Amino acid sequence: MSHATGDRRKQPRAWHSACLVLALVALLALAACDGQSVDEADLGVTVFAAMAGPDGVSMGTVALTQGPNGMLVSADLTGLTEGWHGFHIHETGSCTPDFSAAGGHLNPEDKGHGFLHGPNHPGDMPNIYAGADGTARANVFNTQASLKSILDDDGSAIIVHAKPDSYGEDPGAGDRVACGVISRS
Ligand SMILES: [Cu+2]
Repeated sequence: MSHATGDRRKQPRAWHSACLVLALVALLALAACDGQSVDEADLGVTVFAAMAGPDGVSMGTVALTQGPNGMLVSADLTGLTEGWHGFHIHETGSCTPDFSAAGGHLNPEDKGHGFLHGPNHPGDMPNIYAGADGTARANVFNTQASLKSILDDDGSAIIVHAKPDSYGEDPGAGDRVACGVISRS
């Protein structure tokens, strides 16, 4: 009797181990498929966007540092109107002849828009708030962006909008009031 009881106890343990292995394999497969794998050489590397208004006047800097699970985006901005502003990574590294040259949001896997809408793309980031003196400082951790995806063949740009992002399907953030091409120096 005691022998049989012992056998019954072993079975759940064996299943437990098998499930753990399966779960690990699934996690590894996800990591390999999501396109967010980070090159060892990129870890800790910081790239910058020198932000300017449509008139070319400097509006501060945005720094983006690659971590193991995403990018830390640090904004230090001036010259904004008081209030909330949409803050995005756009798909093309150009701000000329005008800010429309930056294209749409960084969206290499063709996902939707909006934190409160559905699966969203790496260009989406939380709104930033500028005080009465026009300055805005923010740290945002973007788990979908990577140095690899930002510095692809046509690069990327940071855009600040006149109005806040709705976080819905249509960002509705209005005019592009500051633009900066992301580069390594
Ligand atoms: Cu935008």
